Amino acid sequence: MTKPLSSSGPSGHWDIFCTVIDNYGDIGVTWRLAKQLVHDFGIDVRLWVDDLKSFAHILPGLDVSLPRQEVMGVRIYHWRQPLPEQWQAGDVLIEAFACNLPVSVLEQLADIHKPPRWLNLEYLSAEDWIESCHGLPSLQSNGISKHFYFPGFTPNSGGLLCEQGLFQDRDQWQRDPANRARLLKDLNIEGVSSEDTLVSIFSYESAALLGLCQSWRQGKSRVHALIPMGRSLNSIRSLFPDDLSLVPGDSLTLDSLSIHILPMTDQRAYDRLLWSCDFNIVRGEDSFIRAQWAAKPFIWHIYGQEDDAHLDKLSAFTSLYIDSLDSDTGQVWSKLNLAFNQEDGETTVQMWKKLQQGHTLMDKHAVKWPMLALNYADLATRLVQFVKKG
Ligand code: TRH
Repeated sequence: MTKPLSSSGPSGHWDIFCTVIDNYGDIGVTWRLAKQLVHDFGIDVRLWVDDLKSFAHILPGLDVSLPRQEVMGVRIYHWRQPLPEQWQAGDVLIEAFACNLPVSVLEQLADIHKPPRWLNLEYLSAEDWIESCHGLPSLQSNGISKHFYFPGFTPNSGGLLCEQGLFQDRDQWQRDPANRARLLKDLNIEGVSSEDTLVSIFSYESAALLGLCQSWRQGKSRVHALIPMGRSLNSIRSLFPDDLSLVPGDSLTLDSLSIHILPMTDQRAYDRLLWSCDFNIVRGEDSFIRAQWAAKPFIWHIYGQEDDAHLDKLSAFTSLYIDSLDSDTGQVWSKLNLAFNQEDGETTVQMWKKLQQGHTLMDKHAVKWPMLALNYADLATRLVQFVKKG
């Protein structure tokens, strides 16, 4: 899968620059976009990333020692100073999440007769204001205009990342229960019956998660919590015996709750986990979208911002999501999300129980939602059109 690269390819390519601020979302989004541009549009993509070790968590085949390599058709460069190879202008230059492009690239840009289309890929938000900023140009000090590209849920925004054929792959997977059974077997998870509830958990730390686990433990039916290694475990450490080291493959049963610790996998395998669970707890930006594409109910643990700005973002999304849902169910689901984000364990548990009572409506809505959210065209399709329009 991984091929070392020795020289640069033809021009006409797209560059994507990404700095990993923390966790996996910055690289998760750019890696997904790069793969789709290659596979669905046949574009030659060069992805420049400053932190290959973080990248390797979601791409286990990556060789972190290589300055350049090719994986799944994407040329991956380790972005260090000096760059592993001199940057050459292509058709499009994307800086992800306002990362600072290398000075050498900025200087080169100023000297190019026909510079590439320069875009800043922004963070996703369901807030109204993004529509008025999407696509706006901004003249930079090197004399070149950069355009702001805002992903979003509406026709006038930049859209949402979604590969062609994804929903068909998901439907095919979900139609055949043998797929879920095989996934569980591969993860060494045994004893799951059809009445049990499977919940995947990929959140940040939250006291509400401990509350939920304690409630599941005391519940009447069995809940299996499937937890990829990471920050969620910090919140429920107290449930485990001190001498348990918490490594992938560890399982623990506490009354009605079974906890299974999973390795992190590549993005495709993570999708399959989301498709196989009854409910998913996700976070950040990319897993948040993947949970929606899984057509299953979910809790979004949003990335925290100063002055609680993230709560406005959460509320903009929850309002949109429940707009076409039965109003009582929608209110319960919104309160569940808010309580989880505010670390309010008691309300989280109350709302979880209420939601279970009306879960058929919630389940149906989760199936209907992806087509509503996509609004006919995914982000990469809209991005290619945006670039063509010039
Ligand atoms: O990891 P995140 O919290 O990332 C981010 C960053 O913190 C970023 O700075 C912040 O701005 C942004 O959130 C909002 O959450 P996210 O976005 O869900 O990214 C996780 C990625 O990891 C996503 O691409 C899915 C992937 N993943 C796998 O590929 N395999 C796995 O096993 C798991 C659990 C996740």
